[in-house]
Amino acid sequence: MLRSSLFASAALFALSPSAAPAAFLNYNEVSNGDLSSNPLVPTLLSVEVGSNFIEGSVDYRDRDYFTLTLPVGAHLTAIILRASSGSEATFLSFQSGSTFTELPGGADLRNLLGYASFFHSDIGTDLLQTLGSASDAIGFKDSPAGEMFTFWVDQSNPGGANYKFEFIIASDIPTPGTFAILAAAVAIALPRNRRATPKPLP
Ligand SMILES: [Ca+2]
Repeated sequence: MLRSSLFASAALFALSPSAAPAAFLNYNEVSNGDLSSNPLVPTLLSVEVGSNFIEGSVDYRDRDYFTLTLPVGAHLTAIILRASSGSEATFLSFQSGSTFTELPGGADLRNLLGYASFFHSDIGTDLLQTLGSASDAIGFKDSPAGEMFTFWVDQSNPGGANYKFEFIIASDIPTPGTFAILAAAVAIALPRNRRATPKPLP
């Protein structure tokens, strides 16, 4: 037990330098300004490897469009819903590139990478996997290919809705810190495997 704790501590120590990005995105409409309502001129934002947050609100007069640019050699690996309010489900969709070409009311699903509706009961879930498996959309498995994506958040109810997303970005290239974590994980797992291996009969 002590041995496992020591290795876990070592893993956390190894994790800290690489898991703390210099300037991750933490965008809040209240303090950073309303996100664009123009699909052809979305708010341009950059995300870093690790967790990035966008918090905003939408209603029938205010749609939100934003473009996320990923670092080179990184991919979008999850969109965790961290907050959601409103009396009706909120709509989320995205496309590759720096604009959103499908207009509300006439969106051709075949031109969307994916789409999803979410509610407060979905808080804590990964919306990326729902987006990737949406019927008639382009879709993807695990992570969408590309380094620039434009998102559309929509809520037609007059009461509106608040939302908060955690965009998790992973690097395609393992860092030295990642190797240290893997080594620590193997060290933790090995004694268990040894115990689980049946002894040969004499
Ligand atoms: Ca807004």
